[in-house]
Amino acid sequence: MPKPTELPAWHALQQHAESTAQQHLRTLFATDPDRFQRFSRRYENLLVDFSKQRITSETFELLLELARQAELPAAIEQLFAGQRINHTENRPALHMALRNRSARPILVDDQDVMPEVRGVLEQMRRFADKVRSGAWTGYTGKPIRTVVNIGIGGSDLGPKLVCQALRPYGDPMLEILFLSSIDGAHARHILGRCDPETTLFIVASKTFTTQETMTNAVTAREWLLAALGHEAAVAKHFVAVSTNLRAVQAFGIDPGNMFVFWDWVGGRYSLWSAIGLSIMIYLGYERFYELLDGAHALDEHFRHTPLADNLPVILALLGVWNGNFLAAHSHVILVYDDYLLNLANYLQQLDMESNGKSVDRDGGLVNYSTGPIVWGGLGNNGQHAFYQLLHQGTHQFAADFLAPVHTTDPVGDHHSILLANCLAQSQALMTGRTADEARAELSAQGLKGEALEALLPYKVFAGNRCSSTLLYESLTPRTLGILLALYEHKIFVQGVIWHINSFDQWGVELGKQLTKSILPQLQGRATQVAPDSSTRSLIDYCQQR
Ligand code: G6Q
Repeated sequence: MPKPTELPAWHALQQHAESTAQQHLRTLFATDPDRFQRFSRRYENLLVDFSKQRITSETFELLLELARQAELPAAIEQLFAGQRINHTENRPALHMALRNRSARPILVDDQDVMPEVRGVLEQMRRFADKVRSGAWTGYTGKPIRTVVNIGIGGSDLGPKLVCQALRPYGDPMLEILFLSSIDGAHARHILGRCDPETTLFIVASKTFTTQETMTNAVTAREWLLAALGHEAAVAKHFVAVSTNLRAVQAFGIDPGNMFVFWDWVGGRYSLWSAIGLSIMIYLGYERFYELLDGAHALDEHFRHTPLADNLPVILALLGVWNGNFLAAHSHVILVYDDYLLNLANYLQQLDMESNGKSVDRDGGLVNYSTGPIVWGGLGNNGQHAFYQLLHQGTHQFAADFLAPVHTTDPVGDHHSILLANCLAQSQALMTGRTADEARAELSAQGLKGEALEALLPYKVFAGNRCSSTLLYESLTPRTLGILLALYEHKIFVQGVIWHINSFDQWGVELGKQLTKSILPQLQGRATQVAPDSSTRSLIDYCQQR
């Protein structure tokens, strides 16, 4: 595969970006009454409006051509066919198998993985049912009231996002908590909210070797044993989700209380697997299946829809256009939906760990930008905090606005005010405010002369800031499944265009290794010292105090 910068479409896009650099979105809207129809798509209950992106029909065609020249359709087939596209770890990336709701077999090394996938789903269903019905009791015979998922990164962010997002569907008798950070404050805070007799811990770790998770799990076990006094209590209060049976047994968890998944499931793509056990316990299996159904439907859309109407492809190509041709290296996720409080965090990992790469699939350094910096949060709160930079700062960025048309919590006019804010912000970013408009507004307020002219530059908004708006009817399990799969596949498409491996994460290793060498130094039991004066002095400073 040629490097993207060597593709004719890449050069054409560069020239096109130069020749259209002066175009303003206002003009594009003014000169094309059909712009919204041209640049929006619907999928089930989802409307994706990308007409506020800085594109023309020519841009769109060139981007589609780039995807064809990058052999995207073949790459999609390789993904779904279970080829070992994660070449640095010699694995397929087959999270789609976890939500394959069709009868289609999915092969890894000529073996259909679907019977095992369905088997674990069934094991999860039986267990979740028992916990939810009260048939599964703690060591002293009381039903479970609190479930603590102990995991970090991919074994934390997905379940946390989904449990929060689908809270209206959750069992009100159950509280689901997430213990991730190694900071003792987190363990103390979470355990402080739990009653040992009615708490179930899910130790969720693909490797079952992650320092933070194992340390938290040991702390939780000690806490439990101190309260319940007998080793046999562990079997009633701890279950494990992992690929590592031996380590689970060594920890003391009954293999019968272990839920497996497979090395072809990447951590950040794992919420659909047994890593989603906390989700299933909270929502019930029916809702969990609806989540899978939504993601599966989007998988089918991605696999079978022509590029020009293929939502993950469209979002991915817009990201490439923004990042590689318009110098917008930051992608902000603005949710007008409190239930999606954790979406930006979740997508930050999904995107930045997948595409934050600078070595291509051939082992060479890239000479173009890859994954953007992803950040964001609750849009309405952000308006009163960081939006200033979005409207008048010096950085280029692209924004995704997300909002539900209907609310599950009707309170007075709140929802229409919320929606009005969402739509106003993307409009303001797009149109901006010219000097003439600002002058007219200031003079209407009674300002004139020097005072008006002095204030004028501060009142101007350049506009032309690009965004997409994703409106969904309401945040159901199915819709959430669709949305999450949409972003997953978008990230995959971008990895194909950038010719990188989106499924490894070697960049997280070095810090882990250095932690192992610094810890004994901090604890005063090391013979070696850090080679650099900064780290050495910081260790000394901590030790002295
Ligand atoms: C995800 C990453 C990473 C991983 C955590 C937890 O893709 O690999 O976030 O999920 O480091 O790993 P374990 O599940 O093995 O504890």
